[in-house]
Amino acid sequence: MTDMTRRAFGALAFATTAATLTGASAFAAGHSVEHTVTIQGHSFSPKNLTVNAGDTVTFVNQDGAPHTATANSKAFDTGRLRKGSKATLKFSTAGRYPYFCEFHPGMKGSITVQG
Ligand SMILES: [Cu+2]
Repeated sequence: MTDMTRRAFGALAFATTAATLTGASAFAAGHSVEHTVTIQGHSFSPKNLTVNAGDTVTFVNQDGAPHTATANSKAFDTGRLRKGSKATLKFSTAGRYPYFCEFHPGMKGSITVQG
């Protein structure tokens, strides 16, 4: 789920109570949590993040320099993120996913997915 859809949904929820209830129950049924990793000062924060399978992680680049979050295994890749850009990835398979920035290989982090 992107921030854009969240904002759109929020606007709808204010419009009618029915939309709020429907959305809330649908969200709760999935038990999925949205996490955020901020990229700032050429580092990922939090550097190491543990999530549950089915959760999403949004990588947000706050730096002037472009960055990526690219799994060592290539299991995921945000692609090039410009300043202010973000990418949301869903993690469905348990495991540990070390990742790095393609432009700055010294930038490293990891996502651990619990099944
Ligand atoms: Cu980088």
